[in-house]
Amino acid sequence: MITKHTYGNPFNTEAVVEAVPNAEDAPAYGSVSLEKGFAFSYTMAAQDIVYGLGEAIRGINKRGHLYVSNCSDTPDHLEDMASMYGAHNFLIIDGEETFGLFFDYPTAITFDIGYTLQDKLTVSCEEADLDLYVIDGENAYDIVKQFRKIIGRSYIPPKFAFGFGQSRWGYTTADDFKNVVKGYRENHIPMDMLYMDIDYMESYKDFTVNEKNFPDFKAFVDEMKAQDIHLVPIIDAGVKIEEGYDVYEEGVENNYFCKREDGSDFAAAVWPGRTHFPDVLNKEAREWFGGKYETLISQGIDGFWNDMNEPAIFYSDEGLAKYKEFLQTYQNDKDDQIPFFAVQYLPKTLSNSPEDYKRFYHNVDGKMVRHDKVHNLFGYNMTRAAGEAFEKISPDKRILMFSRSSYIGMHRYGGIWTGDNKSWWSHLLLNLKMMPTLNMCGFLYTGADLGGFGANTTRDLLLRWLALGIFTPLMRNHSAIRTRDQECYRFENVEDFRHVIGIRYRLIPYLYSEYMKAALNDDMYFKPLAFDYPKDEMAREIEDQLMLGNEVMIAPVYTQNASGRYVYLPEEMKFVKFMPDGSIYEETLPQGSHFVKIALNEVSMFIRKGKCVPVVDVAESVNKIDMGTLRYIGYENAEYDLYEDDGISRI
Ligand code: MIG
Repeated sequence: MITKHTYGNPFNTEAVVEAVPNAEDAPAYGSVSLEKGFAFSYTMAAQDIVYGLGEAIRGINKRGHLYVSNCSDTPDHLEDMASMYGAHNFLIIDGEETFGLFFDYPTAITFDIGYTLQDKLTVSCEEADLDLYVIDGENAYDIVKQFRKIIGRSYIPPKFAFGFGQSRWGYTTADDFKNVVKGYRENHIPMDMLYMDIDYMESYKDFTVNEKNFPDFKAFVDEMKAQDIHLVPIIDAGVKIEEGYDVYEEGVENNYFCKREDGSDFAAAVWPGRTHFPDVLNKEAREWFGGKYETLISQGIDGFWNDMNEPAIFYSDEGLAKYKEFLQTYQNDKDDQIPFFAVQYLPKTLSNSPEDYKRFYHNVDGKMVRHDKVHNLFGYNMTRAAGEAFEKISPDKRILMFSRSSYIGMHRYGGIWTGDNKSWWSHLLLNLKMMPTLNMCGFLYTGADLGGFGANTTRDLLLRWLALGIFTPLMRNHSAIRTRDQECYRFENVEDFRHVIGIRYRLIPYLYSEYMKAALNDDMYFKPLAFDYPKDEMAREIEDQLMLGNEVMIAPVYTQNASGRYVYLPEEMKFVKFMPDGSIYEETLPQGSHFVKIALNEVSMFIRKGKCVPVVDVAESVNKIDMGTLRYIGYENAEYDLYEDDGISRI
């Protein structure tokens, strides 16, 4: 049962797509105060678990810290960081009382989950204009399913998007890209996608391709397709200010860009230099911007990633002017008056400044809405612009789409990747923990930068991370410019990478089938153990193992120099290891704790009691998977309902 409690005059985010009746009474749980903005408080019992918040740092159980939904370009995912790229305001309190909460509020909102006082949950925001949904259910899992129903069906990517993808910031010329494909194909490491980061563009202009580097882009796309490689270009939020650039000129002419209070187009510098932001909260502008993706689709492109859409800002005209003025004061300094800390600190305040978010406006149905009031909806609506346009541009075929910034509601139009992590073992574990919480909020097509984006990876970290990535719907190796080369063929004993990624392809019929079942039934692909074993006290606290679909449990190794790990089995299961010689090792383990050995070049998973999982032979691309080789592993006489379709038609 879901009830909706409306406070003040909420902005219609369109996160919820099903009608939910308005409640007459106050929420059945906790208390609401409207004394200073809005605050919801609840006293948690000692054993209560708090699930939710989607893309956020720390654990599956969110208790014990403070989180702020405030879409931010934050490349340092440290343990104390309050905000990430997405805003996913859905929580479940599971314990003495069990209920779900969705705070549909378009800008910064704070979740103090036992931070100020250990047993106190307080959710607060500046303005009392929001819809609060309260969900009653049998248990946490049931609450998720009810919530997922009202926010609409999750995005379904084409099947090729379940292949492995390589990415790196810095690939520039056609040869750079061809060499990566060569590296993979010559080493027989399977691959389906090659991501194009900002350097494919002409001066970082959206929807352009550098003609010097790609004299015949369409031919290049076709050449890649002939090798079963889908090129996936990045699109940034900011549109370069440049005379003669059609996207810029059309945007100015039709008032499709975000404006300052005085009606002039707001300018902010990002990669292309000074840019304007498309006003994706405006319906017409959204249609126009979405339509622009056709430029690339008409050249054979069938996938995109949307970046910098928090939106990230390096500096604004106003911010820069202030900074210059400050520097001027000390330009002619003779008596050592330079305030060192101010000089050091000030440049850092130039980027992603809250001041700048107050400097521009959206035109929402003729009403000017200041950006900071709806900040968390920008990435959502940029991706929605693309998603809605794809239905017209490509009515028959699905297009791959995922975004960096998001809000609940965006899950209907695309997936997300979890942003700029680092080549740290702790971020491998963070990747694991984020997956089920993202699923709770509707984001199913998701994954992290495998191997780590920032910092230098190591061979063992990459291998272990890939062994987790095999199970995440989005499986992409991505790294930052100027970090150590991270393509799989760059490391010694390349056969280990061939084997590990090969296992992904052996499992694709199963992973795709489970993904589709989750999407079509508003269900979860990854679950915390407690969702399947709610009565098991041990399972309730496990945060380094996940349930995948209805048959599998995963327990990846996430520490360096480990020959294996401890794992807890809530019931008897089959321990499965895909061995480097191509064989599959299966051992039945009883309920309880075990130390299992998993070498760097092995991939492991567990099959639940009485269940089986389909596997096929290795293929080098999704296209080449031979369903004739399909067989089942796990428990004998078990049955599996395999979902299959053509992998590309819209459903
Ligand atoms: O300011 O396009 O998260 O994946 O490689 C950095 C360059 C901009 C941030 C993205 C990252 C991408 C990078 N981008």
